[in-house]
This record gives sequence, C-alpha cells and structure tokens, in this order.
Amino acid sequence: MRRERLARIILLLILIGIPIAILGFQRWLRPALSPTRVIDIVAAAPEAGGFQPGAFKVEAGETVTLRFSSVDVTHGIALGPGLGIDLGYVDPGHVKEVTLTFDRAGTYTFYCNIWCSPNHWRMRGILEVNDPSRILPTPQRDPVIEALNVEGVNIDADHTTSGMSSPDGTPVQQLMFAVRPSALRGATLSGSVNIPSDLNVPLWRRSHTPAQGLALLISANPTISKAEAADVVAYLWTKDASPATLASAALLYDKNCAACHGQTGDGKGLMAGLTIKPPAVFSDPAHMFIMRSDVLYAKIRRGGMGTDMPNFGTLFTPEETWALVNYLWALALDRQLGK
Ligand code: HEC
Ligand SMILES: [Cu+2]
Repeated sequence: MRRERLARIILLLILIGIPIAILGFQRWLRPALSPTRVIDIVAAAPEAGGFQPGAFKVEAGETVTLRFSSVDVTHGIALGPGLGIDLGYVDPGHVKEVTLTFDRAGTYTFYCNIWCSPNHWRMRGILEVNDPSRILPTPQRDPVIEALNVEGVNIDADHTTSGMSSPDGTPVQQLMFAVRPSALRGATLSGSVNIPSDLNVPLWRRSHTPAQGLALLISANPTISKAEAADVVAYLWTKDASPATLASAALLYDKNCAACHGQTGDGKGLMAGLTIKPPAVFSDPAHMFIMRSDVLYAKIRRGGMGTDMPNFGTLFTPEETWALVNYLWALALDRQLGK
C-alpha cells in the first residue's frame, strides 16, 4: 500500500518533473549559464498576436542569441536590413536561433518571409540597437526619396494604362506594343543605332521613364521603327544589372513580393484578390514604360498609401532595393535572367 503510493509519487514527479526540467533549462538555466543574453521570440500569425515580444532593445557591442519558435504554423524568419540573415522555416514546436553582435546603433526588423496567413505581411518586429555613447539613433534618411520630394514627384500618382496619358505626358496609346519590347533583341540592335548621350547615363535613366527614352531615341534615329526603338530602350534599361544581382533579387522577390505581384510579375499572386488595390503588373511593358526607377525604388521602400503595398524600407538595404528595381525591369523588358 505504502509502496504503491511511493511509486505513484515518483511517477508523478517524473511526469511533471521532466517537462519542468526541460523548460527550466531552456528558460532559466540556459540563459543563466550562457555568456550571451538569450532572447526568446515566439512567432504566431498576425491575427494571433504576431511576434512576442514585438519589439526589444539590445546594446551596441552586446552579443545576443535570438531564439525563434512558432506556436501555430510554419513561419519563415529573416532579419534586415543589411544583415543577410534568413533562418529559414520555423516549424511549430521547433526553434531556430542566431547569435550576433551589433557594432552600431540602428533599427532592424525581424520579419516572416513565408505566406503564413492573409495578414502575413504585417508580421514584423523591431529590434533597436542602442549605442550608449551616442544618444540619438542614426536617422534613416533616404536621399533618393528626398530628391523626389524636392522635384515634386508624387510617387502615388495614378499611372495605370487605363488613364488618358502618363504623368510624363506620353499618350498611352503610343505605348501599346504589338510585340513585347525585348532587351535581347535590343542588345543586337544597339550597335547600329545612334544612342543620344543622356541614354547612356545611368543616373539619367534612373530618373526618367523608358517612354521618355523612347522619344529621344526616335528623334535621334528618324528611320527606326517604334518596335526596334523600344527593343533598344529595353536593352538600355536592363543592361547594367549583373546576373548575380538579379539572382539575389529573385530570391527576395519570390519570398516577399510574388504572393501579390505574381512570380512572373503578372499581378496574379495568391494574395492578389485580397489587396485593397490590385497589385501592379510588372510584366506589362506598357505599364512599366511610364515608370521611373527612382519612383519604383521609393515605392518599395515607403510602401503604398492605404493600398496594401507594404513598406520594405526597414527590411532591405538601398542596394537590395535597387536590385529589386532591376529585377522588375528584367521582368518587364524580357531581359534573360542569369545571362
Ligand atoms: C500584400 C501585397 C503586396 C506585396 C507583398 C507586395 N506588393 Fe507591391 N504593390 C501591391 C499593391 C496592391 C500595389 C498597387 C498599389 C500601390 O501602388 O500602392 C503595389 C505596387 C507596387 C509598386 C508600384 C508599381 C507601380 O507601377 O505603381 C512597386 C514598385 C511594388 N509594388 C513593388 C513591390 C516589391 C518589390 C515587393 C516585394 C519586396 C512588393 N511590391 C510586395 C501589393 C503588394
Ligand atoms: Cu508569414
């Protein structure tokens, strides 16, 4: 009788004790033994609370271990901008961790990069790095967006092809292409065409539309056909991106953009029906011929205004954003990827 009770108590101790011991090890002992601070972050779909904690602070120079776990579905965990950290999938009940030291003050974003729910793209948290020697956090000014403000460019202006004319005054019907402009064909044509000097300046192209380039090219080559001129413009707008840049942009695009904009840029991603405004169609050259690279850049970094286009300025570096812009041109203008 007595023995039986003892056995029962021991069994109970084992049943309760082991989980508590494991939990205790993870929660208290491991952080206490670890030379670095361990921060546990629990991921849940945004409607179930998102990341907990959603924001935290570390000191510059401090080494911290971030441990991500999921309580509902599989999430993908990445950290940016400029950290190059993508922890991949975190399945429910599993843990992925990373140990790092931030050498400078700044604000970083940890975010989910797989489509875990319709609200997936709201799934973000803030990691603030304090530098005790410098009280103010580094300001996040973006010279490209500031220049657009100074120029008076409205990056939210409606420039869909259903409008009568594009913001730069080009009548839209002029931009309906019978044949898709092709950077590939343009590359072979470009040697025999008179290319106005502006068109060879990357900064000029960045702040002008392909439609403006097309007009310049046609006036410098009176005998060229519109289709051929469009091919040459397609070549000029895509020639500077290296295959490596496009390959890394493709990874970012597939994870962060394709669910709305479609993998080929056709605007028909899985989430496309759920956005307030339809996602832009990058594979439509008529749409893209009236876009400017710096405006695309600004839009990606700042996001839309109540359109469901998320802001990515806290996720990606300026370089990563330009790579994405180049990738959009590649989708629009038939630049072979990886060549
Ligand atoms: C949740 C859906 C969603 C995701 C994810 C998304 N977008 Fe968008 N995007 C939109 C919608 C909707 C619009 C159209 C409304 C607007 O311009 O604000 C848009 C517009 C844009 C525009 C403006 C283009 C134009 O012609 O006006 C750019 C550039 C853009 N997205 C790039 C991206 C990139 C790059 C990514 C990934 C890093 C991305 N988007 C992810 C929904 C999304
Ligand atoms: Cu997600």
